[in-house]
Amino acid sequence: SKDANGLDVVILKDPRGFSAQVHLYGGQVTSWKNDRGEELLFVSSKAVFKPPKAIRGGIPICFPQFSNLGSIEQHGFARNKLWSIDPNPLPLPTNIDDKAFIDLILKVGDEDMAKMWSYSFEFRLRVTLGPHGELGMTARVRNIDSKPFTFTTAFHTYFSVSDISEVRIEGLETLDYLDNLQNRERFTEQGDALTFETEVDKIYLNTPTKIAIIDHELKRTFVLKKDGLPDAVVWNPWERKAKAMVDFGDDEYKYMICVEPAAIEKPITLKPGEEWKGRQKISTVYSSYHSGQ
Ligand code: TA6
Repeated sequence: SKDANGLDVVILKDPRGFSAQVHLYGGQVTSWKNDRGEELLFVSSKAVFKPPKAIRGGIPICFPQFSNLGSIEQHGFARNKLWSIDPNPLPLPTNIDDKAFIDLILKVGDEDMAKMWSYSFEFRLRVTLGPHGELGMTARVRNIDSKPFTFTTAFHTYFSVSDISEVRIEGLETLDYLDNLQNRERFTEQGDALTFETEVDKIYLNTPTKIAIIDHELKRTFVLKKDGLPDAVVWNPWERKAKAMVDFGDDEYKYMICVEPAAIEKPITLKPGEEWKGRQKISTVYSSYHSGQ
């Protein structure tokens, strides 16, 4: 169907009320709701749903370059291109019990993409709703060129939170990270769960497959499981940067946290014919009791 701006969106619906929405523009998940119809992803009230601006929120696909670590535009071009529904999706493994899914594909196409990055590739993205409403994303990048290419990538996931002061992240403590606010120098994280009092923009390295994002106020934990994406970026722009972004409300930094499974420190090189796969699966746990303070 079409959104209010006339952009094509695919809606995934589960009869119990879970749902997700994917914009063909950018191949970007822009909504994921639980069975109470609560929106779990953050999308800015000032998001611009109009090419070539990337939609501010949901889950932008950073490809073939994360951030400005290369010669292409910030976070690469995949999030600014029109994807299509994959006419030849890979067969679903029989054991899968996903309730709904969509397969999108981005292929090298227009000349400006080729100008920026002159390699032939296929990026297949499968978005799924699991049996308990979990959101699954599987990225497959195939080199269909005659020469090798190298890329970095991330699922730039914006989680919706009640208030950033209520948020803790478990799973990244004691790890090394590159601090984007200190010339990407390498530091080691302290030993407790992460809490947030100021701008943060850190690329955690060699992170575990499971990261927990806890919202104490809502007694809701996002459990993020990933595979093939060794790094994880944590970003909150805080007040000053929030004010500097036209497509982000001045106080909206209070209501989001980005946790982004990524392959950054060790860029991925594919030889002709080779394929890379990276996955994230996010579920929610609501509990009357939350461990810790
Ligand atoms: O997620 C980390 C980051 O690289 C930040 O440095 C900030 O630039 C953010 O991405 C948003 O980038 P964007 O190009 O979407 O405004």
